[in-house]
Amino acid sequence: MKASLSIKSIAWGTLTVASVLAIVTALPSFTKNNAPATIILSAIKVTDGIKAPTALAFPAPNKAWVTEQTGAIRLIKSGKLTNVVVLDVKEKMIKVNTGYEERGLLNVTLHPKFAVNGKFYIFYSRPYKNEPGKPHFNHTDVVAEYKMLPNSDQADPNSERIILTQDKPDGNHNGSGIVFGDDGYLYVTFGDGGGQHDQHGAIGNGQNLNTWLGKVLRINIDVDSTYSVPKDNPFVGKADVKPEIWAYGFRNPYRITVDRASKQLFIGEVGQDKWEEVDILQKGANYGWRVVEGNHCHNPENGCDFTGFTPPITEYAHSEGVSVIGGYVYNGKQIPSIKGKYIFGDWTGPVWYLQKAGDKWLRGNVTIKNYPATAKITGWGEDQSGELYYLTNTETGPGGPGVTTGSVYKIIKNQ
Ligand SMILES: [Ca+2]
Repeated sequence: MKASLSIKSIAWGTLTVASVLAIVTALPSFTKNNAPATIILSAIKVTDGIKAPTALAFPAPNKAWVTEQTGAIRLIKSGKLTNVVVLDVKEKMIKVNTGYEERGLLNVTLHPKFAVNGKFYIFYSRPYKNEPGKPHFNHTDVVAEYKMLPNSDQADPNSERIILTQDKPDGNHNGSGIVFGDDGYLYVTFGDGGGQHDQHGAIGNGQNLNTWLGKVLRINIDVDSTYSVPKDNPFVGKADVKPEIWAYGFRNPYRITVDRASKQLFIGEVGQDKWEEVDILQKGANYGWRVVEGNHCHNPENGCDFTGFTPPITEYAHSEGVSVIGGYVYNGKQIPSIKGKYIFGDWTGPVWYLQKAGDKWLRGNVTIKNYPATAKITGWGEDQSGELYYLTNTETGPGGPGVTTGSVYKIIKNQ
């Protein structure tokens, strides 16, 4: 999966990481004068045999779940892929394309009290039934709760509780970030509706506070049905504004994660044709899309007004990648050199870190030895002790029946 990607005109097959880097070194970089040193790390393959991996969760110290875009959650136990299917929602989903595809089973996250209540949450795409005379939608995105069967590695397939749904005009830009903040609330990200350039309505969905599209929502799911809106959400009580909204002005905020130390939420926000960005989530903030892309005017192309927009903590141009895949601030023990740094990557393979320096975040390169040069990064994971993992797919989509081109890697010290 390409995570956003949408409608980018570059022919990826012809562009290797080496050639991207060659282009980059020939261009001035906005961090050139104070770019921190490259960090060299290694990776070990935990498993291959995964079909278009999209997300990881760690339900126990020796267990990992990996979501396949085609609908299954697979169990990895003591570092080995098992035959156990924790849950399969394929029958509820749209039929995913074998090639390029942004829909499907896109994320999983555990309830903060998962060890006690066995509850977890998934984000998937289901069919939308179009009817004559009504607005046409491509599909409906679903955030749903499931519960584990007692003393089992499998979920109860009949335990689904739908938390919320969002009809999608286009197949791309689904967001799909789901994470619990330190406040116990669930944060959900939705893309701008899809297509390109957020051509939805007079001001685009990103700037329209009367839709969830192009937003980060904050909701309380610890209620008997669906969810409730926390009273301290920034737009509660305002007219013509969805009260679930916590922040707005996003194009495709594909991944959102929490720094276990600072409790801040980091977002990888996928750009249009020019700029990828990482944001730190702030209450009520406007991140600027579609008026701006990164720190640059988008619509209008020139002379836009930046007033009121919260800038990204970093941006990079499409000479370096095409779709940011948001990662994690490292809070593990095994790699002291990246402690407190935000580790993230691009779908095309490069990995970077962000390091706080005063009120700025500086971006440095991460070289991962034994990284498979042909692999696309599709997601990141953080285990219970804070160690980091990344997901790869050597193809641009799920592939046909029986095809598994996805893997899980663990990041370790340089060896
Ligand atoms: Ca922005």
